Amino acid sequence: MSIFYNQRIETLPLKELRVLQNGSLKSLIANLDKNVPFYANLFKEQDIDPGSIKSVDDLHKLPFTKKDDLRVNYPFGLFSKPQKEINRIHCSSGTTGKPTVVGYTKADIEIFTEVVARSLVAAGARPGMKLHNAYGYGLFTGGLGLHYGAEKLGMSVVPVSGGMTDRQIMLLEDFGSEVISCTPSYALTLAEEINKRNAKINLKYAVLGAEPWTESLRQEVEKGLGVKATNIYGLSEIIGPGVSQEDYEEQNGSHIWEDHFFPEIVDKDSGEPLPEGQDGVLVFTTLTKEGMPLLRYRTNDITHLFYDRDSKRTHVKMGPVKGRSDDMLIIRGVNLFHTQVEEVLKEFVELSINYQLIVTRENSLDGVEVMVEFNEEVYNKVEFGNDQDFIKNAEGELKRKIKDRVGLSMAVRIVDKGTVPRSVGGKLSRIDDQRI
Ligand code: DLL
Repeated sequence: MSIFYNQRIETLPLKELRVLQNGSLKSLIANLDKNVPFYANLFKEQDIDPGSIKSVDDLHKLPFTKKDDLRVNYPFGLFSKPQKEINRIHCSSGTTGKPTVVGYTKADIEIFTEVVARSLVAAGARPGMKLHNAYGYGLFTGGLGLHYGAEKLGMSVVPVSGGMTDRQIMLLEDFGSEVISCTPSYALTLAEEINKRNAKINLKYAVLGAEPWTESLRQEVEKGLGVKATNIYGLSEIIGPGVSQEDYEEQNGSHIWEDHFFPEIVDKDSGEPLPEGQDGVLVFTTLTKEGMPLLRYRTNDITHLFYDRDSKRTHVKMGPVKGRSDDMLIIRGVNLFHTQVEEVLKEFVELSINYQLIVTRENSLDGVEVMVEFNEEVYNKVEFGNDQDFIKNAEGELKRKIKDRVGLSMAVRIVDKGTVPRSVGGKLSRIDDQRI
């Protein structure tokens, strides 16, 4: 088995990749103009001649599509194909109101399957290995997305879905799966429980995504599960998981499968394109999608793009997602993503990566408290509650480091083991915003 799933495309010289992208873009624009009234009207209103868009370098002339446009056109208003050609429907995990609906044609499902298969190979998976797929099955794209990609690759899929941790561990022990896919926070829950029980598992690779995570969490999961952990990124609006994936030997950013998803980074306020390496909002144009193609879709995810000339693959890489611009906290005028605190935790061997930020408002002043736990060894050595000095010292140290790194004073509370909420299968919210 090669180290690629689709070697020709994954290593295509950039010049050739651009030619491919430009061809796809022209068909996309013509399709949107002809088949999606929302876009046809937009072009008319903004006096855009669809024929004038000839290459990805012209994209910046076009307006963005926003999540709100999907809500306004709920449920099927942005589909570019008649219902009978829509093969599958998924929804994004909206927290309030109506979900965001996406539709796939047969060809879209094939693309979805292919990019997940490419991603799995980059993550270290090979045909014949078993995939313990603990992403949720259902409207969420994680479960089915990984499932079909893994089947296509020739893996044996164990479709456990999320939750029921006891059963997950039993299956990991009994089946000896080599690869696991789940959210990073759930990987941590599993690692904790596996170590508690001293369960013998056979995992080698973990494909983690669907929520922001950092190097600190990577270290914990790699140690706890005995795996190489890589990042898989995606969103339902664009296709689902497999928009980008990290290579297990490189572990320094995720290749965006650029033949299908054209990325840009723009300034979060002005919308102006930003140069390579600079953090901003990630924007995608779906070059090849049929069911619900999107033009310059603002993901709200904050990251940067870079070309890694030392990589085995040519496609652009994205850094880790720091957070979503709509989830960014502004505390006393300072912008804060929870991942910034997570990064600091790495420097404290005695602390675990189980933490939550509690945001409060008193007398119109916002405050953040970091609730965090020690790691297992410390709880085994120190009787919690009896060693106040030790706890106070550790809290003080963390408080200082956070102030130093993040530029904000936060209260720090180290709590007894098991106090901080854990992922029970899916995405975990690290922020408890008590102001709302
Ligand atoms: O979370 C798709 C997915 C499933 C990705 C399984 C990876 C693995 P949605 O529910 O539509 O789709 O949520 C998309 O989740 O805009 C990001 O904010 C966040 N997200 C997804 N992957 C990552 C990641 C799936 N690797 C939203 N790192 C996106 C950080 C991620 N955030």
